[in-house]
Amino acid sequence: MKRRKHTITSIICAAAVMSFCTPVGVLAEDETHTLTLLDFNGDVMAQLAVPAGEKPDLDSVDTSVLSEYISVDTEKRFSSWSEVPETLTEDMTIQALYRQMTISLESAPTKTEFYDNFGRIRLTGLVVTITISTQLPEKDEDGSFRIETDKVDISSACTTSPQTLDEAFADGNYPTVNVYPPGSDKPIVSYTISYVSNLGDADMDGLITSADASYILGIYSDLATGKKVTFAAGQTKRCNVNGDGMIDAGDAALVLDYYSDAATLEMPSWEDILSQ
Ligand SMILES: [Ca+2]
Ligand SMILES: [Ca+2]
Repeated sequence: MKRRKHTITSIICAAAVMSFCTPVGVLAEDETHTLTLLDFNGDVMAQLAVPAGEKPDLDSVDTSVLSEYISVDTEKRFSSWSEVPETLTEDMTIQALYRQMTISLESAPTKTEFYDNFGRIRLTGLVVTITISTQLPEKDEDGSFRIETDKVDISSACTTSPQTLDEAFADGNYPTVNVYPPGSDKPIVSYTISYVSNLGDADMDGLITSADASYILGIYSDLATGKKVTFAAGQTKRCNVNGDGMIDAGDAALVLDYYSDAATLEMPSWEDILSQ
């Protein structure tokens, strides 16, 4: 009996010692919770042990590994986490949300003929867009993350190789021009351009002068009165300066503009005159 009493006393003492050595408050401070991180597909990509009451260090997670090319023109990157908890009071799971960017060629350059062999390559007619689809933390009624879509015209930010008409026509009259979206080394479109010389030299004497304007007006008059007009090879193109399919006073006026520019400018530009 005496021995049993001793045993109970020992248990009570041991319990008292344990209680003294490991107070409840210390237990809570040592407690950690697990933050499970899911990738775009919902698979576990990492787990963080977060001390209770502390903010998880999400900056330590390398989200660049999530970047992937769906196709040559479509890239998926990390956008945000579905939730960024301030502190953890229990185990938690959050998911990486993506931003998908697709570059699209809506329209290739329509201007393929150039009348200068210097200056920049004008990308008239080019339309390149980037469609950005971003997953949002909010979910729709089906339980999927909502997706916000935006489309941006990036045509004016596209660059070319070669960069200028000088470079393009240095090796011949029908060079290929590659067009690159910003930040890309893969052309979105490649096309051939050509240089048409002698635009406006209607009388084909090798010079562009007021005589060409008169010549064009003469043709216009003849055509208007039903006279038969014959042209040498390539002559109609020289006369129809604005390319609208007719030879008329408008073309003569453009020739005079060029002739006027030639008197004052070192390098008169048909492209500048035609784009005004
Ligand atoms: Ca001429
Ligand atoms: Ca015309």
